[in-house]
Amino acid sequence: MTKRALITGITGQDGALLAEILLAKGYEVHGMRLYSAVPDAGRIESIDGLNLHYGDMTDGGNITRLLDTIQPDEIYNLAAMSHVHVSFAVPEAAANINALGPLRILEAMRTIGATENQIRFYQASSSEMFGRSPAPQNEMTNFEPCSPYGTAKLYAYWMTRNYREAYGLYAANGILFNHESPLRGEEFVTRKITKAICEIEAGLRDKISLGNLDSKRDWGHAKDYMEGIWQILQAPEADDYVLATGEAHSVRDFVEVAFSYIGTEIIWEGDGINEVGRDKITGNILIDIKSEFFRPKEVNYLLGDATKAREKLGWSPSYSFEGLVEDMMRADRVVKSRIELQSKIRAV
Ligand code: F7E
Repeated sequence: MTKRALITGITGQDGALLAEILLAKGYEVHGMRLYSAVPDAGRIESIDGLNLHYGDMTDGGNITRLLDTIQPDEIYNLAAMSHVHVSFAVPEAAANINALGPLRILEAMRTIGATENQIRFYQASSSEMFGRSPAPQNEMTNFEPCSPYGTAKLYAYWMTRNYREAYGLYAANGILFNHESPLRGEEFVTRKITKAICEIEAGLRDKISLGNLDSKRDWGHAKDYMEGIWQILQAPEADDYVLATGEAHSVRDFVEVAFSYIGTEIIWEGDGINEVGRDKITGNILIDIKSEFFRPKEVNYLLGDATKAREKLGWSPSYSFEGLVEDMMRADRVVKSRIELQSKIRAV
C-alpha cells in the first residue's frame, strides 16, 4: 500500500530534499507551507507530484484538521524558526514555533486518536541543544543550550520523548548536526561563503564579511541526513538518534577549502575584529570581520558521535567535508555563470 507522508517546513532545504527522497521511494507526499506575501526560495517549484497545504505551526486547529484530512502514516516535523542568531531577536516567536509547534502536532495526534504505530512522528531536534557540553556529543551527552533556538528545540525534544512514554505514540527525535547543501539558505555561514566566493570570482563583489571564524561545526551533507531521518522512522521501535559525520571544522577551514576550489589561497593577518583574509597572490582583502555577525552567546565546538545510528540503523554519511564544499561551490558557480550569461545577453 502507498505510504502517505506529511512534511512540515516543506519549502526549506530539508523539506525539499526529503520530499524528493520520499517521492522516489513511492510515497504520497503532502507538504505544509506557511502563507507568505512574498515568494519563497523556490526550492519545491520543480518537484512534481507534491500535495501542498497552507499551515502554520502556531495554529493548533489548523494542524489538527490537516492531520485528520491527510491521515498520514509518517509526519516529519521540519518546520522551524531555524536561524540561531535571529532567535536572540525573536525569542518568543522561536519558542512558539520550535517548542509549542511540535507539541501542537503531538496533541493533534492524540486528538485524532492516533494509536501506537498508526502515525510515526519525527521531530527535527538539533545539535544546538548540546550548546556548551564538551565534544564529542552523543545521545547520552547533557544538554546545555546557549540560545533561544536551542532551548526551544530542547523543550520539543523532551515532549517528543514524553508523548512516546506517556501515550505510547511512535515519536522519534533525530538530533542532527549542521547539514548543508546547495539549497541551504544564504544566511547560514556555509552558503553565505560559497555564494559570496562565486560572486567575487564573477567580479560582482570584493569581499565577504563574517563573524566568529574559529567556531567549529560538524558539517555534513543534507542529502545524507534526509535519508537518515527516513531510516529513523523505519525502525521497529521509536527512539532518538544523533546524525553527524564525526569530523569538525572551523569556519576558517570552510573559507580556505571553498576558496581553494577557485584556486585562491588565503593568508590570515591581524586578530579578533581586525583580522582579515588576503589573497596570497594579489594581497587583496577577501574576508573581513564584522561585529554584527557575532552572537550574544556562541556555541564554540560541536562534534557529533553517530555510533548509535550506525549500529542500529546502518546509517553513515556518504559525503566528505571536501565533497560537501565542492558540491556547494559547483552549484553556486553554475548560478554565477547564469548571471554572467544574462548580463552578456542584456549587453547585446
Ligand atoms: O552558523 C559562525 C556562527 O548560522 C555556524 C542551523 O541549521 O545548525 C545551524 O545553526 C557557525 C556559528 O549555523 C558567520 O557564529 C561566523 O558558530 O551556519 P550557522 P548554526 O548556528 O550552527 C544547527 C544544527 C541548527 O539546528 C540550526 O537550525 O558559523 N559564523 N560568521 C557565522 N554564521 C552566520 N550565519 N553568518 C556569519 O557571517
